Amino acid sequence: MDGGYVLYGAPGSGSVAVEAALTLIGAPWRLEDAKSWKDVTDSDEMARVNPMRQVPALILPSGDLMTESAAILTWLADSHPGAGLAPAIDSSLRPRFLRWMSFISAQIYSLYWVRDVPSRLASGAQSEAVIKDRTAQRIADCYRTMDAQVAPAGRFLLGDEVSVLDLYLTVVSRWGPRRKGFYAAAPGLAEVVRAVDAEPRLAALWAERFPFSEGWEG
Ligand SMILES: N[C@@H](CCC(=O)N[C@@H](CS)C(=O)NCC(=O)O)C(=O)O
Repeated sequence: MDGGYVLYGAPGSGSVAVEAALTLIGAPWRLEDAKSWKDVTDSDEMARVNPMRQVPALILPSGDLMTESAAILTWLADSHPGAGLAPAIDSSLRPRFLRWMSFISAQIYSLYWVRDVPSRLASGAQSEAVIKDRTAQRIADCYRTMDAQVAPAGRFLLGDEVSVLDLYLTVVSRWGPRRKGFYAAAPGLAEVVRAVDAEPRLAALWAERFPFSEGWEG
């Protein structure tokens, strides 16, 4: 340990939201990178770090392990209040912040465990295609709900300063059915994620870890 954070991650995965938070915080951290989230599933090293064989996994300077992206992001924001990445515990925005952090994690992100590898819950091409289709519909429903319930309080979801909630939504909304699906389901939130895409302090991170390559919006 060099006194900083050690983040286990993979390009384009949920770890990129944590990487974005660490970049904005400016605390020392280093990345233990997998080639892709698919490699994580079969990695014995990953299993030793996180028995769930998933990224992100964050080793704190204390040596403690944190998994679960929403918890990691919330903890990082709370531990570095100077970065202004989450409303304070006594802020009137805190309930909204916690609600949607958990919503993204529990209602949306968790669906990718089956969506990414449908054979985990079904066998046969036809059943797997049904899973792909129905999880896409469910994800769109979740975004529609969020769109109907959240009016951005400024440039970003909670005001004019970017928060870890914005970072989280920005990364997760790039997964299948990808950004075009997200914009269609949640038009009122489109400008928020576009503002995070365009955040100058994150330009190098996006380019390296989740590039806006040709056709990236889907
Ligand atoms: N509940 C976890 C889910 C993490 C997760 O599903 N990560 C994906 C990458 S985006 C992964 O590691 N997948 C490999 C697998 O589940 O086998 C969190 O919120 O951090």
